[in-house]
Amino acid sequence: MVMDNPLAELTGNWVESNHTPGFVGKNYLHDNRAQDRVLAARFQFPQLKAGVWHALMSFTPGENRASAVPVVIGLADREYAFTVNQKQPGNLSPGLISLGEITLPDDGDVSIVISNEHAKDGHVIVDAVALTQRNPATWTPSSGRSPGGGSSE
Ligand SMILES: [Ca+2]
Repeated sequence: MVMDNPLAELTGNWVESNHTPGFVGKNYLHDNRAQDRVLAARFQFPQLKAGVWHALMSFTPGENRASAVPVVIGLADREYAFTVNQKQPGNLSPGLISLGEITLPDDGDVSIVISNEHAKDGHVIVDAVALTQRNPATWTPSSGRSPGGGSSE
């Protein structure tokens, strides 16, 4: 299940951009290097089934990005905290990183919150997030990612 940035509940003044290609959907958000306040983008996944889920995040990496972007996945009774270096390409493809696995003990809501808290050395990017029960190594977000070279699609 992919959630693109228009579905995020935003705190603070995020800025829309389509400057760097490779994003999901029509655009992505950046924090405009806001140094003095916390910006957050919250994605709410309703009623996922119990089991193991793979968490993924799409972003547009670059040298002017932040090196330690906090990403917190919230379940009913626990949180999983991750830190993403957006200066570096993702581990699945340049713009896609597998954060890891989360275990949902019961059916329920899951939130993913990306913020700029303590991420002060560059832009924080919010493009899209996904939770999937498929193998992330074979998974790609479907909604509008630029096709790779040689693709017939
Ligand atoms: Ca997007």
